Amino acid sequence: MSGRVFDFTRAIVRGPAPSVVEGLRTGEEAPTYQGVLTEHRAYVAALEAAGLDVEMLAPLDDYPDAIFVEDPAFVLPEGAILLRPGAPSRIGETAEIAPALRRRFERVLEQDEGYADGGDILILPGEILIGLSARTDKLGARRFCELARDLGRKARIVEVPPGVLHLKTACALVDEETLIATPALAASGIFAGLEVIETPAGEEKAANLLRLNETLLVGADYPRTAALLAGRAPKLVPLAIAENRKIDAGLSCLSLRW
Ligand code: CIR
Repeated sequence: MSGRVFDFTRAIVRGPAPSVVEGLRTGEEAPTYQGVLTEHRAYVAALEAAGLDVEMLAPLDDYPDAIFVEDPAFVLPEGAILLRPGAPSRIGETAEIAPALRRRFERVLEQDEGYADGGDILILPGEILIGLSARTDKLGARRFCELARDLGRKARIVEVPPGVLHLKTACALVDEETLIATPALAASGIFAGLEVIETPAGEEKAANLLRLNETLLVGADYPRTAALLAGRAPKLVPLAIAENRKIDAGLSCLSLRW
């Protein structure tokens, strides 16, 4: 491996279908199609401005959550892993994204047992963490660790605090030595050796931010988090995510990056 783990040249995204308004959610209010579409366009523009070459896959009306391409697959420069998402309505997304990954990667491994969502997988400089959640079970996490090892990487299983959708709902890498995490996840002690910045009270969902090359994308409605992160990356870019948040999404889930 060379370079920093957040140095990327390519990304895959998927345009939202009108069915996105039926995406899985734990809250009351559904997003509007137009709202999600507007945020998605700005997101793609931000990836491009950060230096990534972005491939846009066609919307899938049969899969309301298919814009969250991070969940059915995992990518590294060395290869890709097709995952088995833990929500029954999302399991078919893997077959839909597989052709794009087979075109892009020589090595495409397949998770053949258990369940694992890409939202539970965090790449750190020295290792990969996979969180156990309502979507990722022990069997899936163990199998993922074996597949990551086949790609030459060390992966470790960690617990995700109760009530949190995915590991990366509650944390993200800010730079080579620093993470941001909710106080609950920070207190769990899984990030030994790294500096952990805690999200301010009321801005816990800001933890799902995204570092890309010199750019740190932060949800636009988290001003106190943005203030805490000032100076942590050459460019701090606020991005609207409020409509996607209504279906429990943040900034990492909308792309696969390598
Ligand atoms: C779901 O519940 O699966 C979607 N509505 C949101 C997925 C967000 N993905 C992610 O955080 N990696």
